[in-house]
Amino acid sequence: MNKPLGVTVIRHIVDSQRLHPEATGDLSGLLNELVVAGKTISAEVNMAGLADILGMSGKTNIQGEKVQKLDEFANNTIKKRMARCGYLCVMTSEEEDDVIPVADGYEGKYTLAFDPLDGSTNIDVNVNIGTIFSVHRRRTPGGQGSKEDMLQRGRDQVAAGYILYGSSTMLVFTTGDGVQGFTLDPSVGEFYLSHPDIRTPERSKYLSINEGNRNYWPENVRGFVDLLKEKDQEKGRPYSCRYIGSLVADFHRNLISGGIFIYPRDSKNPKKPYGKLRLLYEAAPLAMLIEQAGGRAITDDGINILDIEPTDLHQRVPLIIGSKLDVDEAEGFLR
Ligand code: P6P
Repeated sequence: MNKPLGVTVIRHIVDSQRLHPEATGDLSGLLNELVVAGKTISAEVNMAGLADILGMSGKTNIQGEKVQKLDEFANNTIKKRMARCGYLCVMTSEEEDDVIPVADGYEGKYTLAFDPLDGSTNIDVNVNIGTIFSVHRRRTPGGQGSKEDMLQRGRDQVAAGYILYGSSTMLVFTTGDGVQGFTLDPSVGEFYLSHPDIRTPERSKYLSINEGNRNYWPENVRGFVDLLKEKDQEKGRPYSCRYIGSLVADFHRNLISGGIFIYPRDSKNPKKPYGKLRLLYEAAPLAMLIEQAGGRAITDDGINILDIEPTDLHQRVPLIIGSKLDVDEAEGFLR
């Protein structure tokens, strides 16, 4: 559906709901609550650099309130708002070891996995950071949800998205009918449709990988990365390297411009045999988004991210994600 630019998120959500007469409006309500949480986090992120100047030094601000670290603030903001939204039965967060219950009496039919502020190591150097979220339908019949409700394949997500806090704050999400991008107008506190029906170029322009880990990658991964660096006029190679060290920012640039992001398993840390990135609230939601935008997401042994059956809330997976033709080539090379 060709939408005029400037449509607000809530207008888009309500219009999309009209396309699904069977919809109860619960998913729309859930997404709207997430949007409110995102606006709250955005305001705090944008103030972070001024914390000291505005007298919010140390642990308390000038009002005597406890100044939370931004990722702690983001986590608490989402937890508190979503626990009483009435649409969720259980949550899991990158910041919490176990599942997070919702408020008694507010149990709903969805689950939420989220990374409240991915890339938080970049906060102090003013580099883009982001919130990533993933929504499934519950599996258990009612009441408080459980880990069983959280451990579901990415293929079964009903919604996925992220909020990118950067030069402007953007919300990018999908409910299975394509990928929509919205930009926040902070003067009115509204997200406006700015990137309707995002399609990612089928061939990359950028290669995103942390070359500092090269000596720890599997041999076949080194071979594939070397292939991407060889001159190939037809494929536009070698690609430019772009790696911010903030997954959401690297993903977003590649989604819009075309790129391949690779975080493979590495032998650097035996406790993290499958690399660094998490399945439930990083790889799986981004994999749904990229597939909805015409791209692909696999592990470094060619398994589709969306088909992985999770066994742990915080399990890590190697991730190769981006433009379809390059990920197809990676799949053939690495299998
Ligand atoms: P490395 C940020 O800490 C993060 O989790 C992702 O946002 C980012 O893609 C990755 O780690 C960067 O990891 O090992 O390259 O610094």
